[in-house]
Amino acid sequence: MKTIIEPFRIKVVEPIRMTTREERERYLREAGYNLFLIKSEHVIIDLLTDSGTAAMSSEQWAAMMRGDESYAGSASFYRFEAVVREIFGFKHVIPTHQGRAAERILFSILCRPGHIVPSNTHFDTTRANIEYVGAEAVDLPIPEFYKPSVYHPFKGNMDTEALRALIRRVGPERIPLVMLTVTNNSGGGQPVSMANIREVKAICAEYGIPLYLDACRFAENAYFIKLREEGYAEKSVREIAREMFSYADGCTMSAKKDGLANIGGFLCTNDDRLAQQEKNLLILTEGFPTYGGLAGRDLEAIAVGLQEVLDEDYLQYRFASTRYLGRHIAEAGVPIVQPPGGHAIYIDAGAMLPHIPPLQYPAQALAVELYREAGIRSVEIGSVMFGKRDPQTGEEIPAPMELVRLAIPRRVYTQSHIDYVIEAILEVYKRRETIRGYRIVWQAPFLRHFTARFEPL
Ligand code: P71
Repeated sequence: MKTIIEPFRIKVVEPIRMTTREERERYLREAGYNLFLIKSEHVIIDLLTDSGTAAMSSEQWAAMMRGDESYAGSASFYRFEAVVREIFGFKHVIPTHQGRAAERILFSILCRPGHIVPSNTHFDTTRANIEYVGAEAVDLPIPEFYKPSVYHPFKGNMDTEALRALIRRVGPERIPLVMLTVTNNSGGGQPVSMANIREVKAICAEYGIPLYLDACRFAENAYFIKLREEGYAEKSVREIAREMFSYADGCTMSAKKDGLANIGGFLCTNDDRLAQQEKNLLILTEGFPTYGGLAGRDLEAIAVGLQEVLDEDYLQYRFASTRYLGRHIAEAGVPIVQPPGGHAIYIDAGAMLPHIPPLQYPAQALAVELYREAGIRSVEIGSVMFGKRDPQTGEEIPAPMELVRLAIPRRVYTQSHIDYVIEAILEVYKRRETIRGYRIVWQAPFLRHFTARFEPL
């Protein structure tokens, strides 16, 4: 059979409330044109994020009933720890309430002002947590990464020459760790190849620098390796994941992505001394090391989710549904980051709306327009999220790309929902020349995209 179906039946449904264009216009005004500030009940199709939005399986719900809510030594923790150890292979597994808590603990122990943390590309929370402790987050993707229309099978790779040059220039003592985000979420959900992970590891080993994976979408990355990298077609995704982690000294993980859970995360390391320091800090802010800010039932949901996400029928359907959206809008002329990622399609708003300059936030304008047109919520990944300020002049420097991300929640929407999204995007595309930019009227000092307020120009 050539039709790839959703490999599940639906047992529980959640109603979607329809809204009119007039209502949406009002909600936009009230939210200062920031889609983070819109109530979810006013959204028809929510593609804001694939984080924490998965539909849990009957096995996950069943496991939650086994949740042991003991403060110390919970049986749920040991089940969770066993699964994480088996798939990820690290010695120490420290649960946290979500990914950024793992990041904060790791960076506040390893990083000081003057330090530099290179990555293929940092996502917003890793960058912000590194900068918050006074260190510098540096992105070293391969050059193809910044060219949305160019195809590359592993566009998430790190530029290893640039990594070597950076280490030589600043000295390894200023680099407490190197990170690889799998998949690379800031520009396309693009995978990192096994060859690249191996090469980055070799460079790190040469200079005695630990390598960490930001493992949020590890299963999707492993499946891309299976599909695209020579020598992996016959291996299971689980084996491929094991190999990916075998080159790393630790990882941060948001279980809200490839953990198929609605909350949770963890931090892993093989270093006993570091693990002790991490647990001390964990107790201070997250909780005792056998729950780390999570309920026992959350640990159960993650333990099952991490197994289900490695099911290759699931991954095949996941990629097919993302690709379906990408292919249909790209064929109609909408510029997208090529090739489609695993968890999302990214529209190149810079190319689609060339009449809007970067500092009038074309991707924000497009995201607002999709909401206005059809109640679809997406997220801006452009100068609102990643714009910087010149430390000398105070002038705003735009991000390298202006993207709108349509992130697909796991196991939530059917093909007709995606058809509706395609129709809406094509309607907006037809009238793209009429879309105007925005200016920011209020913003927070960091992670401004969550709360900023805008005004149409
Ligand atoms: C995503 C998110 C969550 C998010 C972020 C910003 C706006 C809207 C939603 C979170 C990630 C991530 C990577 C690669 C660490 C985190 C933090 N992504 N690394 O993509 O993608 O994890 O949310 O559990 O704290 O929508 P956390």
